Amino acid sequence: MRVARGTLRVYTWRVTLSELQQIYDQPFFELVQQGRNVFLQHWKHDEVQLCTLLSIKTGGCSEDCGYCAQSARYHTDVKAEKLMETEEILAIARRARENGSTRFCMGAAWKGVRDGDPRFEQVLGTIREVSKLGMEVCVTLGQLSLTEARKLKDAGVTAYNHNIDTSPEFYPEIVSTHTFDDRLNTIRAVQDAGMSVCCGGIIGMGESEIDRLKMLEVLTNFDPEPESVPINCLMAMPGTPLENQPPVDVFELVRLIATTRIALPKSKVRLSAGRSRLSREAQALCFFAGANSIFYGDKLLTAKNPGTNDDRALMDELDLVPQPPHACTRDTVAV
Ligand code: SAM
Ligand code: DTB
Ligand code: SF4
Repeated sequence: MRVARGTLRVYTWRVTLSELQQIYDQPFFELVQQGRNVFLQHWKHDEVQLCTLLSIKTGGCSEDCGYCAQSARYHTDVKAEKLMETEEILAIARRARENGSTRFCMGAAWKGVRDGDPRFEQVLGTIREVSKLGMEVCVTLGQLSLTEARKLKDAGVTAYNHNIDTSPEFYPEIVSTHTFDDRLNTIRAVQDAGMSVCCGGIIGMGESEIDRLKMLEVLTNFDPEPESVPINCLMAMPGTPLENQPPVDVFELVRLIATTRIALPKSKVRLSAGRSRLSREAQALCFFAGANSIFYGDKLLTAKNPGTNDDRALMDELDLVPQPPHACTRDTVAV
C-alpha cells in the first residue's frame, strides 16, 4: 500500500514492487492513459526539456561497465582523449543555449573525482563559467564523496547524474569494478550536499522485466525523489560485451516510461539513449505516456542521437515546446 513519508516536506509516496508490477501489467492502453493522467496532473502538457550532452573527457575509463564504449578494457571505436578546456566547453554551451537547450550536461569517463586533483579543480572552473549562462547545469563525473559534492554545488551544479542502471541483483552481471552500493553512496553524498539527483538506468542489457521494476523500486525509495530519471535503451556498442544485445521492444519501453511517470510523478522522465532507433510515432507515444525530457544534439557521449533538425520538426509536429530552465511541477515551489 502507499505510505506517506515525511511531515515537513511535501508528502512523497513510496510504491512497492508488487504495486509497480500491478501498474506495469495493466492492459497497455490503460497503463498509457494512467501515465498520461499523472503527467497532466503535474506538468505542463506541451513542454519537453531539451538537454545538451557533452563528453568533456572521453574514453580511457578504468571501469568495466559492460555496456560502455568508453571503458579502456574493451576494443571499441572510442579513443581516449584528455579533459576539454573551459573555453572550448563554454563555446559549445553557448551554442546549445542559442539552439534552445535549457540544460547542459557534461560527462566524464572517470571512475570518480577526488578533491585536490587538478582535473577536478579544472572542472569546477568550467562549471563556474557555464553556470553563468542561465541553463541548468548537470554533470556526471562518477563516484564522489560529500566534499566533492559540496564543491560542485558551490560551483553552480544544479543536478548530478549518477545512474543505478539496473536492479541491485543484476548489477554485478554488468559491472565488476564497483558495486551497486558504491553508486548509492555517491547518490547519498549528492543529496546531502543539496544537489538534485538525476538517476535512472538502461534497459536492453539482458535484464528481466522484474529487474527493470526493481530498479524503479530503488528510485522510488530515494528521499527526496530523483529530480530526473533518464531511461536509456542500450546502444549496443561494437567491442563491448553487450555488442550483440537485441534492440529493446518499443512497447516494453513505453510500458516502463508510463510506470516511471506513475511511480515518480514529479520527476522529469528523460527519453535518453536509443532515440535514434525509435520512429517518430514511437517517440510520440513515449511523450504521451509521460516522458518530458530528451537529449538534444546529434551525439550523446559517443553514440548517435537524432539530428537537431529532426527533433525540432518532431516537436513542431507534436505541438511541443521547450521547457524553460528550472521548471517544476504544478505543486512544487521553485527555490
Ligand atoms: N563515468 C560516469 C558514470 O559511470 O556514472 C559518467 C558517464 S557514464 C557514460 C553515464 C551513463 O551513461 C551510464 O550510467 C549509463 O547509464 C549511460 N550509458 C553509457 N553507455 C551506454 C550505452 N551504450 N547505452 C545506453 N546508455 C549508456
Ligand atoms: C544518461 O542517463 N544517459 C546519457 C547521460 N546520462 C550521461 C549518456 C548516454 C550515453 C550513451 C552511450 C554513448 O554515447 O556512449
Ligand atoms: Fe567508465 Fe562511466 Fe563508462 Fe562505466 S559507464 S566505463 S564508469 S565512463
